[in-house]
Amino acid sequence: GQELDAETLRERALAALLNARERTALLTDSVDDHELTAQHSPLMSPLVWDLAHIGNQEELWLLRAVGGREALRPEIDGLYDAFEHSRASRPSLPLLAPAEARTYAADVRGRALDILGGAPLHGEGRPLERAGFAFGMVAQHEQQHDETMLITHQLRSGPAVLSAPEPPGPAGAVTLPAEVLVPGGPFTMGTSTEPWALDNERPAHRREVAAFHIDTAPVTCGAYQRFIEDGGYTEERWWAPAGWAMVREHSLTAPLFWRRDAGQWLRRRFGVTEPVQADEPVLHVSWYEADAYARWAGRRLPTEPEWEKAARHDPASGRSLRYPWGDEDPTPERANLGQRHLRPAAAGAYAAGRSPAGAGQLIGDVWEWTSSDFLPYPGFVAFPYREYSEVFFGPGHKVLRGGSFAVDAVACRGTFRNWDLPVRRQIFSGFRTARDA
Ligand code: AVJ
Ligand code: FE
Repeated sequence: GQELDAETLRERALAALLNARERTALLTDSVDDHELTAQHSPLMSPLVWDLAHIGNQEELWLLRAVGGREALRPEIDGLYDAFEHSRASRPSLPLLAPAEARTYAADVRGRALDILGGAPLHGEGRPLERAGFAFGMVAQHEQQHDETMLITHQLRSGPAVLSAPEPPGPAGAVTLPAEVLVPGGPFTMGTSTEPWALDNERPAHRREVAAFHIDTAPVTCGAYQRFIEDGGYTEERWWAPAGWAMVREHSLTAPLFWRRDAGQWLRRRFGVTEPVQADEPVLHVSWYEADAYARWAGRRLPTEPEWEKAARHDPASGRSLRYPWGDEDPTPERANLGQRHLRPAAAGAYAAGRSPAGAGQLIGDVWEWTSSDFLPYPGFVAFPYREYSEVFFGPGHKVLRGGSFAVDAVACRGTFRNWDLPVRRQIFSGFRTARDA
């Protein structure tokens, strides 16, 4: 990666922090105080918890760790430590009220910007400050919670409070091949040069990947409806045992938020009910549903290395790119990111975002389940805290890749790794399938 000078890094860090706060304000100013403190689902925190947690993490990393400042409100740290209280229990905590939470987050931000103004940000600084890492990490953290808060918005009942323009459709009548071939051979997975990459994306290392085919686009609602109509949710043979147990226990028949009405599939999306659109990537499916669909289709989920090779490997240079389209940052022409649209674009959109292998929509639109457990790369070092990644490594969590329409570009790149439990479906999750060549 090229070395950026301190002033460029300072500008980027400032822009990333301001973008995140603008999004946070939209998500927390669009509902009243009652809705900010309510629990919309036991799976989620009240929005006012996310707001003060965003401020508290910024205080911990930027004010205390980088700036060496005293705690502003040491008594609240425990309330906003995600490991001390479950999401379900958070509404009963003595949380900061909405006005207090806003004031606290704004106060922290004012001080953080003072510290940013004087931080060295050069290559020789402490690891936390090198290339503005702590500022980038805090901006990513806020954007991750902005995605979490959008999930809470999706789970709330009542009329719509958010709106956004429709995403672009596929240009022209281009018919994509259903899948592309990725030839076998080694590629570079992960990164040692991306300045704001998080600990679990590091270090760069070689991986051998056998030849495979992968879908050119995420699996659509239309394709998923064929699985449903073919008895997908009633035939045990398609399901992993724990997935079948989940289907039986919760009487699952379709993705979350879908409902059948007079022979038509409808979905509820941010307070509006609309028909399910056949060409849109399927959303709100668990890993178990993705796995079952793939088996029904005679295919399988891609492994995490396969996904990353399909997204980043450039056979012309033998190098791994930062993004499928190259090394340049995401633009609205390349990927559906940042809550610019409140839904994924139709399969086949974003021709300018395709990878060298010819696969599209790998970045943005929907998070894509992979078959892989969330595990450390060889040479992994927890940084700057074990609770970001390390405590989640193991067979309990499955990796998702590529980001959704709900995550900002600062927290999404070819190497970015997300993870969740295989039963989760309130997240903005979809998938694509693969097969051995
Ligand atoms: C990486 C999305 C799984 O939301 O649990 C936010 C991100 N970590 N605060 C999560 C995160 C700490 C994390 N995920
Ligand atoms: Fe957090």
